[in-house]
Amino acid sequence: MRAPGASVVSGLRAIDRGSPTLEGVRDEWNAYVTAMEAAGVLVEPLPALDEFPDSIFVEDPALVFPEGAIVLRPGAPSRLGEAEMMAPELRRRFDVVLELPTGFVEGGDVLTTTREVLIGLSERTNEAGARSLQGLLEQLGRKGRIVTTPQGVLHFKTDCSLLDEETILATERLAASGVFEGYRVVLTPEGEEAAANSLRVNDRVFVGSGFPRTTDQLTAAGHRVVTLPNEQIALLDAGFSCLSLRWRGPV
Ligand code: CIR
Repeated sequence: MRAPGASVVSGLRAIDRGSPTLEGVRDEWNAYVTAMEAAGVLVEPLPALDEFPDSIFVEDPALVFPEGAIVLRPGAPSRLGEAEMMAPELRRRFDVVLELPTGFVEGGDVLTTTREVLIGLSERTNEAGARSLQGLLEQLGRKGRIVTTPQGVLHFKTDCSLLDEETILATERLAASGVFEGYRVVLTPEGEEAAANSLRVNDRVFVGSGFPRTTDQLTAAGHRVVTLPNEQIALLDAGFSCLSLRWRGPV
């Protein structure tokens, strides 16, 4: 994770619904750290990078797998430099660190399942980047499948998340594209589409506290739901997956 600096309030957003407050972002970020730790995760917070307002969203400049990491090239010009700042951190933690040579890919467009890695083309991830990423994934023994993100949706994972090895929580607009054929799909309730970027961590699922129907639905299906505040960070078009890079280390 990366701590929020004062500049976080000027992070990118597609529609300006007002800026979050620094205190509000910090509170939500701290609640997330606490929830991660309660789920048994060892959290390593990196220092704030004030020159990059969106750098708390560490998921976008890199991908991590138990077998190695990949430094990406974010498609938002103001975020490209975040990759360079992330690279040494990854080299410190992984024996294998690959770098995307060309094109653009943001981690928010990449959904990893046990059988494949879905790479969603979007305003931030282009064909050239997605193709180079497929090559790098192959080096790690994984298969990348290029798919599309619905028009007007920031990232592929804005609209979906993995609930377990076979089950994906998705918005109707994304599921309707047929991209999840062969998976079990749970649709977000109407009006709670933003809950699609939930996050499964070990035995629980983090869901925004503003999504009671999604919480009820997932609880009824047997998931252990942890609700977390997300209103301030949502003003920057972000949900839960974007705030951390997660991997399973040696046990
Ligand atoms: C951006 O527009 O890049 C940030 N304000 C939000 C990034 C959210 N990232 C993600 O969901 N993976």
